[in-house]
Amino acid sequence: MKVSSITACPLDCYDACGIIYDEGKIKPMKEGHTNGFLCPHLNHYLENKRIELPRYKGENISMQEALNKLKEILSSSLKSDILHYRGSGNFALMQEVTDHFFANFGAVLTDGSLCDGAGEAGIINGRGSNKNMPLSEIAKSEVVIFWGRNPHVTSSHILPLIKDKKVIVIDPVATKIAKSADIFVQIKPHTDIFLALLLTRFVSINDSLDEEFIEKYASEFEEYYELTQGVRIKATLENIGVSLGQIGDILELCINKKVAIVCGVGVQKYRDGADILRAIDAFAVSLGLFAKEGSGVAYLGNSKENIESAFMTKAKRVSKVNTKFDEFATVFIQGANPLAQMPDGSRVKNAIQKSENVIYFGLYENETSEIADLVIPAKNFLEKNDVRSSYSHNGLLVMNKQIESAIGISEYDLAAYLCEEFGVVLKSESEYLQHYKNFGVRHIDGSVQVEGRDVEPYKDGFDTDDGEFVFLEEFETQQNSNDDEFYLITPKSPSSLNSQFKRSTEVLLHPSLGYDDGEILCISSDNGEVLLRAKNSDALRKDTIVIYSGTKGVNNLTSSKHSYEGKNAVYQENRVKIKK
Ligand SMILES: Nc1nc2c(c(=O)[nH]1)N[C@H]1C(S)=C(S)[C@@H](COP(=O)(O)OP(=O)(O)OC[C@H]3O[C@@H](n4cnc5c(=O)[nH]c(N)nc54)[C@H](O)[C@@H]3O)O[C@H]1N2
Ligand SMILES: Nc1nc2c(c(=O)[nH]1)N[C@H]1C(S)=C(S)[C@@H](COP(=O)(O)OP(=O)(O)OC[C@H]3O[C@@H](n4cnc5c(=O)[nH]c(N)nc54)[C@H](O)[C@@H]3O)O[C@H]1N2
Ligand code: SF4
Ligand SMILES: [Mo]
Repeated sequence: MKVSSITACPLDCYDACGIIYDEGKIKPMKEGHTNGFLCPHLNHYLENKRIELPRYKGENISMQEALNKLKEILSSSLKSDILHYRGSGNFALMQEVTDHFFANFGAVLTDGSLCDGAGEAGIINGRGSNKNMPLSEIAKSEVVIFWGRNPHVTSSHILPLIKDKKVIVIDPVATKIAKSADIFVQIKPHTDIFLALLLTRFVSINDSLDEEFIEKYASEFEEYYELTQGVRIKATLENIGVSLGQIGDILELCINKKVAIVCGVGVQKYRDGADILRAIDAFAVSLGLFAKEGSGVAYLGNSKENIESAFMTKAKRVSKVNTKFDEFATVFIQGANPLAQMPDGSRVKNAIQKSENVIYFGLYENETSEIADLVIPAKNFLEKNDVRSSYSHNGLLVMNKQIESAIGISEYDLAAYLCEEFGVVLKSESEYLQHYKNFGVRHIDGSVQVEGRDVEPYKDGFDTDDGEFVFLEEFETQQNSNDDEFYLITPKSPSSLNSQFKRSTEVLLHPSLGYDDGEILCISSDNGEVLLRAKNSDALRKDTIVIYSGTKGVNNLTSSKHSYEGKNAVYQENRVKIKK
């Protein structure tokens, strides 16, 4: 294998697969976590139609003209009236080079998260940091609990590792993994906090607490136990769709076993998302999972853990959840499709259209490129150099350029042009690449891993001031709903990566509701409505509908409120109605 033909998938995905580019084909690495297979996104990557030419107000122009135009636009606005909005279309580390330009130039950047921020905040509240249980540790477990994670769709490289393990699934949807699981709890959406509290209470009732671990690292457990006692058992279980028998079965499988709780973003797309992850963590604490090999809690880790940014990106920031685009004269959008992916889509559209200059820097046409004044095509991952890390394993992957192409411009070259024109200091591309490569160390198995990351985080205590887990002291979760309202679940689609690739056009609902496949339905919420084709699915609960992330118009239904903690979007907070 030629080193020069090695690269990695650039997408925002747990797995961060290694790739060989060979004779014009994208092939999986056989070694390591990639395990000789890729997912449909990369198997069909080269079939996607790209934006090939820059354009201004609908007219095609050359790249030089586009750069001149960009310079003219940036010179014509007050610096503080310029917003740089960057998404996660490409997850590699050099993508941040544009932040370096815009921050040093004096423009405004974003903070907050459309993704995992609420859960992360809860994890940090409890443990003092967000260190992830890596794939290599999950491989050593005996029992895996998929809690609001859909591995066949979003993280398929975990599947070969769990073949011989007991599997428990907690999800409102009977996903593929749920169908083959040893225990499947088809929980009512947004009630996981109750299940986590009750499981913890029953660990104690059962005399199965890991007393030694709790004494050392979780000495406030007694107070927390009182909180769990506030949950009425019978009424709560009935309400959330779980039986006492299932609680018993879960504990029976988990006690004295190596258990990996693998959480996804599904559980935390709500205002109280932080508390939900923290309550799940507390269940893990009660069983002493953090102290044992092959045991613990995996979530979306921080892909940049132990990797220092090469760029200076200190800037004024505004939230990327409810961004007031209309307060900016110029909005530069990179690697994102905010018109489709941000919550409260109609608000986003109205606000962004009031901005004088919208610039879109990306690979594909979408809702955002459609309304942009200036469109600048980017180079894809095969056409530029980069380095990436992952949020589910500790690998550091070098992404060598594979193809010379006349299309587009790389993020580095675009930033270099702007830095030159506006007098911002920028180092050479190879210096930045080397900066990132230096965080890797080669392991005995040949893989390169981020140096200094814990393989068994929290084994010797937490990262809080006193090394102890900080339990939730109170919680509040809204549960009022009308009978004619449904829960809206917006998980990831098998055929798209958020709004990239093949996007769904359907609403999935339970057959008992009596709609025909293909019938056009109007789904509405307090925020807006969308028309979608019906598709019946008996994988759903009767009180829940599914519209995949990336479906056009799904975010007309969602609210741009923030989670109470973590500045995150809350895509599943609103209930919806169905009309013919
Ligand atoms: N194919 C594909 N892969 C992707 C992506 C994609 O768009 N497509 N996106 C990537 C990105 S950006 C991310 S962040 C990750 C996310 O990947 P995951 O963490 O797997 O996230 P989701 O698919 O949003 O939700 C996971 C599961 O949570 C369930 N769920 C929803 N609400 C609840 C709830 O209230 N309680 C419980 N217990 N479960 C619930 C859903 O039914 C779903 O099965 O995937 C990445 N991988
Ligand atoms: N309803 C609902 N909405 C959601 C979610 C949900 O679960 N439900 N999930 C949320 C989550 S978890 C996330 S992470 C966000 C993701 O939302 P976004 O960050 O907006 O991501 P994408 O929709 O994948 O759009 C990425 C764009 O990046 C561009 N791109 C790809 N590669 C490159 C590159 O190398 N360079 C440049 N310059 N551009 C590139 C492509 O043109 C593509 O259109 O969506 C959020 N929105
Ligand atoms: S599984 Fe994830 S990292 Fe692997 S090829 Fe697919 S999108 Fe890329
Ligand atoms: Mo995400």
